[in-house]
Amino acid sequence: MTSDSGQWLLKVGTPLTRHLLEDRSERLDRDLRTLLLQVGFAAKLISREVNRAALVGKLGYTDEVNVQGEQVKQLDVWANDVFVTALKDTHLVCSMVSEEMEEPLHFDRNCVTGSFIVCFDPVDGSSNLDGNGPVGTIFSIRRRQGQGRDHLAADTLRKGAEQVAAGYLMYGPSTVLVYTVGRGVHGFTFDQMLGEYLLSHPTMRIPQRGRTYSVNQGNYHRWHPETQRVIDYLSTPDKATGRPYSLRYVGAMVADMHRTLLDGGLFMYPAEVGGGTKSQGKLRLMYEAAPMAYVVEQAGGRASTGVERILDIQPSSYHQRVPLVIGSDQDVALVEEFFRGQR
Ligand code: FDP
Repeated sequence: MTSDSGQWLLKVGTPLTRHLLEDRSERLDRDLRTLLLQVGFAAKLISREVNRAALVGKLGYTDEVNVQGEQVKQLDVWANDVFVTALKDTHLVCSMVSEEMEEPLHFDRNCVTGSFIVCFDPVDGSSNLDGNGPVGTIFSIRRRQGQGRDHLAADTLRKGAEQVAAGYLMYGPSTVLVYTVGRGVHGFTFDQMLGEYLLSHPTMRIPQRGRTYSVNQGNYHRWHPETQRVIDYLSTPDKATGRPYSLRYVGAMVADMHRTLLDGGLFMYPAEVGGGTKSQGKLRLMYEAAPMAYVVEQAGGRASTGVERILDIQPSSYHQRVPLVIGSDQDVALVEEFFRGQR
C-alpha cells in the first residue's frame, strides 16, 4: 500500500502475503517473494510440530551425531527435511546448506541462472526443545552467480554481504517471523486461528545502546582475557555509565537475538582458549552469524567478531564457526574497543 506521496505505508495486522505483494522494492522480485512465502509455509509446519512434539513422539535424540560432533534431535532431522522439500518444490533453489547436512544439496534441475542459494539452521537452540523452551529457524538467501556444476562451491561459499534476504522464525509463546530484503526489518506474528503471519513489528530498529548482555557466562574461565574484561566491565556497577548491565541468556540464539533486537544490548558467543572445538566460538557463519548480522545491521545495529565485520568474512567452509558479538551499535563498538586494546 502506498500513500499519495508514494511512500509505503506499513499497517499493523497486514498479512505477510499482502505485505510482500505491496512491497514494490526492486530488491524483491517475484521469485524472491515466492521463496519468502515458502519459507513462511515451511515454518508453519515446523511450528505446528514443535508445538505438539511431546504428543507425537518427536522429542529426544536420534542415534546420530552431526557434522559438528553434536547429538542430533529428532526434530532437527524432521525440520531439515521439511525445509528442503518445501524450498526445492519452488524450483527456484539451486543449492542448500544446512547445519544438519555435511555437504550442500544441489538440485541440478533448478540450477539455472538467477536461481537461489539457501543456507539455514532448521531448529536453532534445539537443546531447549525437551524443556519446552523457545527455539527457531534461521535462513539466509543469496542469488546464484555462475552456471554449471563447477561453480557450485564458489557460488555457495559467499560473503554475508551478498545476501539478498535473511531472517528467522522464533517458536516461542507465539511464532514470530522476522525478515529483511535489505530495506529495513519487519516482524510478523503468526495468528494460529487465521493460519496467517500478521505484521506486528513494522520497521524494527534496535536501540543504539541497551542495558543487557547475553552470553554463556559459565564459559568465563575458557575465554580470552579481553572477553573476560568486557564482561567484568559490563557487570561492574557504575551509575554514570549505566552499569551494571543485566544478564539474560536463553541459550537459543534466535530467542536471545529477538530480545536483543527489540530491547538493545549485546549477544555474544566468544572464542575460547586451548585450541578446542570452540577456538572460533560455537556459532556457524553461513547459517547463524551472517543472516543475523544482516538483520541486525538493517535494524541499525552492528555485528562483528570483535575485530572484523561479520558480513565481510569470506567463508572457507560450509560449517565454519565464527566468534560473534552482535547487537546495539554502541555496545558492539565498546566490545571492539576492548578487543583492539583501546580499553
Ligand atoms: P543449540 O546448540 O541448542 O542448537 O548454535 C546452536 C546454539 O544452540 C544456539 O542457538 C545457542 O545460542 C547456543 O548454541 C547455545 O550454546 P551453549 O549451550 O554452549 O550456551
